[in-house]
Amino acid sequence: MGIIGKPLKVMPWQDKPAGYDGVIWRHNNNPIIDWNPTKRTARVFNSAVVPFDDGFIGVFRADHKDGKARLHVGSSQDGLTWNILDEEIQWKDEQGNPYQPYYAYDPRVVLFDGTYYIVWCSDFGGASLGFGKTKDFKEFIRLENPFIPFNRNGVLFPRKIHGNYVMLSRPSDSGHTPFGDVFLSESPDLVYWGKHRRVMKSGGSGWWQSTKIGAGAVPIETTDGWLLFYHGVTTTCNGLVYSMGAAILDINQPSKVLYRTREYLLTPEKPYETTGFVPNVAFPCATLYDAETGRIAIYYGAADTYVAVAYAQVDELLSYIKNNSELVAGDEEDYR
Ligand code: BMA
Repeated sequence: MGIIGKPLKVMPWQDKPAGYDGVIWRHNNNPIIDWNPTKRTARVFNSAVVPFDDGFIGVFRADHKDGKARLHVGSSQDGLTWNILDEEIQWKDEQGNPYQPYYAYDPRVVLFDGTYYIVWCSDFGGASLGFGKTKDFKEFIRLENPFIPFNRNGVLFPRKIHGNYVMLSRPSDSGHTPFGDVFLSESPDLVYWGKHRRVMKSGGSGWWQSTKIGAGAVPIETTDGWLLFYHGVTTTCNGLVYSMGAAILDINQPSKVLYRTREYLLTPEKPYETTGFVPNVAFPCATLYDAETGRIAIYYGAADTYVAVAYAQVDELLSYIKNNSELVAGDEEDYR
């Protein structure tokens, strides 16, 4: 069992602590990005990183000191110490005119044929998906919004499937949506989207993912299917709680869930997850992984305040998901 992909010799990694029995373990020096990381930014969290040159680069959700969310570039040599630029990303449309989103949050980044595509949550008469690309993380071209409002958690697959681009998303309302399932859409050209399918439903016998779910990181291609980290949300007297789970989707037909974790893999427990601007949030948005060793580093936002990292070993994780899976009623329906 393993990752289908490239080796990544240098990446953040720590061995599982002795005596720890989970399949995902936290970096021992979390959070890796603290309050007020730049002059203008109060909190950087829910962010996406990728390998770049001989280090790493990322698109970071940065809530400024005026309270509004924007996207910033950050770079790192080791994937743990990040230099976040103080200036937000400046977007241009395809004609070269300024095309700045009013707000922008929860980016995901994927490399596709030498171009990095960025999907985020943008204002489009309410929360919806924004979409853009860059080759060098200096010039950013904003493309047409892929979907009509309201939507969040757009995650593009890292390759075409049956000749089409494939995107996961979570149709929503424009507020703190009290519902939500993961859907999949296809496109021949990244402009026109269709063949919409429901992939995964919220719910199940447990409660951690009972209110809503949303795709987290770009799926990792493995010998067992697409490995997808996602967030599951439950509603408590004290508000929403965001935990992390994982699913394995069919490699040729990713609208079909093969397995998904019955229990969460990680839930807010540590002070940086339970305390902050929004308590009790663990929100995965990216991974780095090495196909040779099977090591995975998961980047997640903690308490809408920090960036944190957790680790997993792919073979152990895949067998855990397969052996501790519960499909939710409706997952397996061909729901068009
Ligand atoms: C969601 C998004 C995330 C955030 C979460 C918890 O609706 O806005 O950015 O982490 O709520 O506040």
